[in-house]
Amino acid sequence: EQMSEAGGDALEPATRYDAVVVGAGFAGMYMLHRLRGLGLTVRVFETGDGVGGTWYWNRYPGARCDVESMQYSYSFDEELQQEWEWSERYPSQPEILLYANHVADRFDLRRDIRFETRVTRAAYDESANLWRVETDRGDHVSATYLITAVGCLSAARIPDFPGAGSFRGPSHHTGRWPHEGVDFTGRRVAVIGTGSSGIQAIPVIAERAEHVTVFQRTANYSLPAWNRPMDPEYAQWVKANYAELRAGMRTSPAGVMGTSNTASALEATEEERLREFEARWAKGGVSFLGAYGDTAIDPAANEISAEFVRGKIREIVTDPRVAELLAPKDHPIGTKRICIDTGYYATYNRPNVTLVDVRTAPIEEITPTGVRTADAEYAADMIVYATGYDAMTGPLLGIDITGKGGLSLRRKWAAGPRTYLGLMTAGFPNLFTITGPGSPSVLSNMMVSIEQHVEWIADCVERLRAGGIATIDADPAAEDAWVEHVNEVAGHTLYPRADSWYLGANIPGKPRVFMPYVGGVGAYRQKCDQVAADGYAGFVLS
Ligand code: N01
Repeated sequence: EQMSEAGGDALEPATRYDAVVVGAGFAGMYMLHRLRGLGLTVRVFETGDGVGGTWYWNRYPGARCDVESMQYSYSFDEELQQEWEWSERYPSQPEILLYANHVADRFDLRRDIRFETRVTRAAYDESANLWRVETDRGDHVSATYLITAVGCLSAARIPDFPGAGSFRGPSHHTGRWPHEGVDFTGRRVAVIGTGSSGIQAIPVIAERAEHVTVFQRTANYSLPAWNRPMDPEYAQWVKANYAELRAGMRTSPAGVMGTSNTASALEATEEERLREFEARWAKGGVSFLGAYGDTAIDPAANEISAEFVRGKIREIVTDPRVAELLAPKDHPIGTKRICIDTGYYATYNRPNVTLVDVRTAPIEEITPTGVRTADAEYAADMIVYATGYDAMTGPLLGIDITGKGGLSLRRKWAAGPRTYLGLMTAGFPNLFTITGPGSPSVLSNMMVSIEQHVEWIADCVERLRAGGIATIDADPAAEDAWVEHVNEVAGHTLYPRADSWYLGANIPGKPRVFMPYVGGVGAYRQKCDQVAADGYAGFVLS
């Protein structure tokens, strides 16, 4: 097998691998490393011309992870976690991309990654027990194992507004940001969307642009990040205690450090609540949601947290009309992915920022010179689409995957994704889906969930090979039970009350199914480990 370099035009040197991995973000990189360690031949295909996945694509201004640096990193290599130094409390996109590249160098990963190559088809060949994989470069390779590491939020989506093609200026989706950057100086910028991406980008764009018009359909709850330079003493303390801290993260609900209160908000006095909320607000980040144990399940308890945040918005935003528009009232806090910001609400106090409510007056078309809603036309030289993703299933169904008997994944998942543990889907032997629908994934620190899946899959592959077992597939009955369990657990929470991408509600026509597993990464890991210890209960080995 030869080295494959980014941009090389040659066809695949080899055609047969033990495993094909789709994607070279944090999941694909670690999967490659683990499988190599087992002595497998592996080919990774990656659409981008570099590693890093979401952090390769999301180069919009203000892009930053809202899991803290010391926690958003690999734990599998002691030297790596001791040597790498993060410069801020929350890592910026450029720094995370640097880290991804460092890991690729450190473990010499690039030689097995074929860049600028998108997997278009994968078909299970039953007679040969091989996955036949095709790419947009005309490669045809086969592999015993096909492992998707495609990410949950990688299928960027721009709504099909009429006239979008007629716009005279540049337009950019946050998740497909130009590598050379974008100059906003002197520009009137229209930003559509106020999810995590919009909320991070808007304050930074507003500092540079002549004018920013923000088109908001749903007001979002956002908590302050209070980002700051890394405290070296803190970093040292974490490093000295990594073993214990990482172990705690792995068994926690969301894969992060920190203390979640189990007490009920309804049983606390108003004074106690205020103290708790203020302390968590001052701490910054997602810990606010952990103030009380019933926030995610009890509407009255949730409303108390939500109202506290609305109060903060009213305090920060000087124009009461704008503050009311920004204060979310149509969904419980935490049921859409919580946002973490730096100066977001205060940005609306700037004279060069206008908030447009497109809930009451929707966007009707993009014109050559701006955005027209039912009410008015807003002039713009540039459009930023912060309009999100076809989440979780989008990246998988973007590949034409067929399993046993020619069953297509698109057909199988037409009414929503069906998996066993989010790891496999029945009828697609030897196909593993890292952080697939039905696993905690997006409801957790992705690094923790990625490592857990990669390690579970690597162990499974090792045991199959050692035992001379040719295939593993999900048992349809176990899959049905898991899908039911995932739904049931979600049904006990307030999550289904929001029109979120967790439910596919942002994509017209997408089935409304709660896709991630809300049972917590600790409980989930235990379940996966138990299944493996029981000889892969719920899987069919043959
Ligand atoms: O996307 P989103 P995102 N007309 O889907 C609006 C992760 N992430 O890229 O809410 C008008 O959240 C849409 O409105 P509505 C994180 O998990 C993490 O911001 O559907 N508006 C919404 O306001 C996050 O949740 C980080 O009514 C339209 C926005 O566009 C996920 O990625 C940073 C519209 C889309 O928000 C996705 O976040 C960034 C239309 N037709 C992202 N269609 C960090 O770690 C859509 N919208 C920090």
